[in-house]
Amino acid sequence: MNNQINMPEISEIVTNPGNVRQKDYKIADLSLSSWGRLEIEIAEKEMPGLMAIRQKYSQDKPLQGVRIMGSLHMTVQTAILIETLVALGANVRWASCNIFSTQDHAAAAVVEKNVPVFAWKGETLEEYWWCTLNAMIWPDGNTPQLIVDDGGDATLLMHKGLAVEKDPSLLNCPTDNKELQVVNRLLAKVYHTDSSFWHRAVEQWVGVSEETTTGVHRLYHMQKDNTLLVPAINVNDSVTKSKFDNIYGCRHSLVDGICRAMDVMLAGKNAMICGFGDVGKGSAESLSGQKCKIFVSEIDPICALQACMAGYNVCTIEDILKTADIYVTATGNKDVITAAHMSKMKDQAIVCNIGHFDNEIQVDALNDWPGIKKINIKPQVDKYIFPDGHCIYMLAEGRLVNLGCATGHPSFVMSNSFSNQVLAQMDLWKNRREIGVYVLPKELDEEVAQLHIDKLGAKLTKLRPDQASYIGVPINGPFKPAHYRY
Ligand code: NAD
Ligand code: RBV
Repeated sequence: MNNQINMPEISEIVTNPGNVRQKDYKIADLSLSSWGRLEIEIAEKEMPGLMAIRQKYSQDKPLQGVRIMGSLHMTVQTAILIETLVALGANVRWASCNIFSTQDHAAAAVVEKNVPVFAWKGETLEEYWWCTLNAMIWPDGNTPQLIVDDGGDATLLMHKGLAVEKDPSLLNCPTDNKELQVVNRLLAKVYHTDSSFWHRAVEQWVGVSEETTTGVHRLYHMQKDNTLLVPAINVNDSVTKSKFDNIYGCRHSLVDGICRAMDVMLAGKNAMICGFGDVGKGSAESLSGQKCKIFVSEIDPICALQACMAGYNVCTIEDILKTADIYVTATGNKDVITAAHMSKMKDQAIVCNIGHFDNEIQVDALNDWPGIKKINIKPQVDKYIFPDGHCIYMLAEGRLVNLGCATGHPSFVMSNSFSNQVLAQMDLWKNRREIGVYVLPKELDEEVAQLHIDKLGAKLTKLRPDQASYIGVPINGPFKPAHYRY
């Protein structure tokens, strides 16, 4: 990463944000902005939902002056989300939600339009959390009113920051978790500079919309523990998000990531997918489309049965270690592929994760494996040679491979996800709900789908009044009851 731009100390940013930051952004290279803009222009045509929302609300500006901070992969698609929020009047700042997922040309194009972005491809963990904090502090010292979160890291900083101010001894709790150590160090610096920073930040905070399954799990945990501080909208469980992005997005971008990383023939290979939820289903289809033989591991008998019905083999990871060529974790769970598993894998196995966090594969334990040799082949592709001579390839250091080794989901599917994000942000600002976790109403879900079908030349059948009363639904929708699963 270029470090020509200074990275001011956290204490300086907290006390004097308007003056210490030489420039109110930090990205890899601003000169990439015209390339980024050209790709954004291609993507705009592929994001009809987002562009229609922009057009519908850009006169009224329902988010006029609202301070929105985003922690979500800084890609071309996200650039269009950001610029839609700006078109609706918002005052936006952004960081990525993963150290490898930024597209530097997209970040440059956004900065060129005067939106502060703190993100570049290949951050260290310290840089990542520094970026998240910077995206949260406006030059006048104010903090966000709304957050767009993906995985819950911005939400975590707010909650943990406040908890530390209430009980500073939390900073001394020992932890082996390297990322938590980084977060604790950052929070200690903020606390020792300004011991009421997070109290004031939480007072300004109105709500959060959460993009992904893992972030949503965190929100429901906090709701259950009565620790959630603001109303939250679960964007992931809009049907037009999880049943599209998580499935069809991964169907597209998993193979993209593996091919860009390894450039290897996939047909005929044995591929193990751990987890057969939405992402697992898309991942299995992705590799099966390339004619891999698919094996699935699951803990849930319903999902295991679904995998059987799709024609896949269901087995445990231990059953397949000697035969699988490719492993993909898609569980949102931890320690799914252990270092011990990798020590027994077939020579030249490719190991990657498409779940949100990097704890699905034991990469730290792999690095610490006695006698292991690590060779970096290129950014985000590492070869590990075990003492017995067999090797494995680890993609994106166990971080989500579609964003680490490729560019994430394509624009069309992200238009669905991000249309829900914008509707959620408008809802949070307008409706001032009680603290809790909500999903958007089905009418809006159907509206998001409606905004996308024309682009594909699809023509809907109009329900007749007699048919509507026969099946018991309103003539203009919603066409399904809340419990329908799609
Ligand atoms: P999900 O809950 O629908 O599916 C996860 C599945 O994993 C479940 O069926 C569960 O039973 C299974 N599982 C849990 N522990 C397991 C274990 N030890 N072994 C085998 N199976 C196990 O969740 P999802 O929506 O599919 O999301 C999965 C992960 O992917 C989450 O972290 C989510 O945030 C992330 N995600 C990533 C992308 C991307 O672009 N990379 C896109 C969407 C979601
Ligand atoms: N995701 N974003 C992209 N191209 O910007 N690709 C995937 C992109 C999101 C997706 O919505 C998923 O829920 C989340 O990344 C996981 O972090």
